[in-house]
Parts: sequence; structure tokens; C-alpha cells
Amino acid sequence: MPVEKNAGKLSLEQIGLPAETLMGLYTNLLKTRTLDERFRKLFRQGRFAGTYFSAVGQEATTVGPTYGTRDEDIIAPSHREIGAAVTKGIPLINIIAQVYARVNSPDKGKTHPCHYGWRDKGVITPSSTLAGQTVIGTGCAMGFKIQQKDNIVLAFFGEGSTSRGGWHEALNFAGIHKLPIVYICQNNLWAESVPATLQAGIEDFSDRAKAYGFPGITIDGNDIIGVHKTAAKAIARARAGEGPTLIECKTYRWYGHSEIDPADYRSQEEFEEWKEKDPVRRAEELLLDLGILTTYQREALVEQTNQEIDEAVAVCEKEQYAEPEEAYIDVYSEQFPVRRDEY
Ligand SMILES: Cc1ncc(C[n+]2csc(CCOP(=O)(O)OP(=O)(O)O)c2C)c(N)n1
Repeated sequence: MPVEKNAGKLSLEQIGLPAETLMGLYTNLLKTRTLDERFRKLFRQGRFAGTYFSAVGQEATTVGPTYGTRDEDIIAPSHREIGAAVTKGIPLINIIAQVYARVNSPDKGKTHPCHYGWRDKGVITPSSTLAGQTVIGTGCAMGFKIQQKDNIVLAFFGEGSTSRGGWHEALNFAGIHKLPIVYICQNNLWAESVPATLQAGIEDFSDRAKAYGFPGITIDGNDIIGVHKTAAKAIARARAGEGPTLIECKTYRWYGHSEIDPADYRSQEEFEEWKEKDPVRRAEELLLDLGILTTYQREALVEQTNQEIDEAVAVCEKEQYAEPEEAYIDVYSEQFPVRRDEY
């Protein structure tokens, strides 16, 4: 009897997502991974200054929630959200220009590498203050509520950021006002060298939502299907005016906090264990198995991304740095405060 392809595995029907969505999720995962690994190499070659915050290993936590959001929806990222930047559609050249701090970066080179923003697609340029964007994102969600728009906000942060006072104030406020926001906690077990066990006396950071009167869910952050479906449900709830959700994604960053951190506070066993749970490979195996993806298509995708990266790097490396005066431009709004009758 011929062995059925996909025998014993999930069918598309069981997964509950169309093939097009699965392919879209995978394409963004692969693009993110390819770009992230290239940035690491470029940093080691001394091609840009500062440091680099890799998100390799935790791509599903950013691609999954962002995929399928509207241009008008807002992303409030922190420093490990390359996947959200790629998936929301910040042009690759602008992502690269940001890391290179050149004048063609959306922030004109004002911020640290990996602080991706893009006004056209509603991605807030993060400042480096942890949980800062959680507060700003919550304000944006309040804005949508006042404007009676059914747009939503996705706020991203690590488990370490949940120790900040502003983080708690933001979630408390969102719970009171039932704001259209989904909080995504990427629990990668470490905040620099501080383990999650020294960050909080609870095992699941999603438990924190209870104190603020909205649902908190803990999920496998390396399962792109689970992350996407859970986030999509929370987004639908937020759009319907039913309020926020906190989703804790258990995941792992493969490399140091940044490229200047050897991560020697972690064990090799821990690293190996999580490497086995590679979210990109998991997605790839599933798609190959379902017959949605071929290895040829995979290679073509990598090649195309690498070509795009090569071209963008060449442009960015020729670009200028901004003039020092740029530091004072676009920092304060000249139109503040906005009056209610101007909405
Ligand atoms: C208020 C504040 N304190 C400290 C830092 C320095 N810092 C940058 S990232 C980081 C660790 C953050 O950990 P977590 O929130 O878990 O995110 P992860 O880096 O693990 O993605 C620290 C301490 C900062 N940027 N802002």
C-alpha cells in the first residue's frame, strides 16, 4: 500500500488556515531570518557601528501577530522586532539604512541599530527606554477609541520589560478603558544576563493580565501557526471593542543580548535544546510536508532576499550620515496639543 504523503500529520483543514496564509507567514519568517543572519555577519565585518540585537530563534513571535494587520494598525516595537518590521512592510532598504544609521533611515540615523520605524505603515520608531513603546502604544489605542476607529495596536516587549512601572500603568489603563491593543510578551528566558526567574515570582508572565482585568494567554512562541491564530483572535476581540489581551510567547534568542555579548551566562545544553525548536525550520517542514512549499521555492526565496539585501547594502554603504543639526529635527511636535475638534 503506498504511503500517504503527510500521513499522521496535520491537514490544511485541521490547521485551519488557507495555504496562502501559511505561505505568507513562512515567506516573512524566512526573509526575517535571512536578513537577521546577514546583519550579524555585516556587524562582525565592521560594516556598521554600535551593536546589533539579533532576534534569530524568536521570529514567529513577531511575524505571527503582524501578518494580516492593516496599514492603519500600529506596531509599538522594542529592539527585537525585525520580524514585525519585515512583515508590516517597511522596505528592506529602510530597515538596512536604520541599522547603518544613514540619512536614508526613517529616523535619519538618530537611534540605535534595530530601532525600526516607518510612519507610512504605522510602525513607531522605538526609543531605547524599555517598555516606552508599551506606554506610547497604549496611548495610540486610546486615540483609536476616541476616534471610533476599529484599528488596533500591537505592542511588543520582552519579559524583562514587564518589570518596569510604566508597563504596569499602561496595562492598567488599557484594562480600565478596554482599549484595542494586544500586548505581545516575548519571553526568551533572559533579559541581558538576568534570568526570567529573577525577573518575577510567577512562571507565566501572562498571569500579570489578571491584575488588569483582561485575558492573558501563554503559548509556544516557536509555533508560527499557534502564534498567528492566537494573535488573530485577540486582534479580532480588540477590533470588536472587547478590550486588550496579553499573549506571552515562550521562546529563545539564539545569540547574545547583542553581538557584543558572548552569552556565557547560559548553558550550551539550554541553547541546543531551543535550537531544536527552530521556528523557521518547523514551519518549513510543515509546509514541505503539506506540499505547499518545494525546496526549489525555498532556495529561490533565499536567493531573492539575498539579492535584495546585497543591493540595499550597496546603496546604504554609499549614503551619508545626517548633519549634527538633524538631532533636533522631528523630536518635538509643533502641533501639540491636538484639539478634539481637529480629529
Ligand atoms: C529603562 C531601561 N533599562 C535598561 C535598559 C538596558 N536594556 C536594554 S535591553 C535590556 C534587556 C531587556 O530584556 P527584555 O525586556 O526581556 O527583552 P529582550 O532583550 O530579552 O528581548 C536592557 C536591560 C534600557 N534600554 N532601558
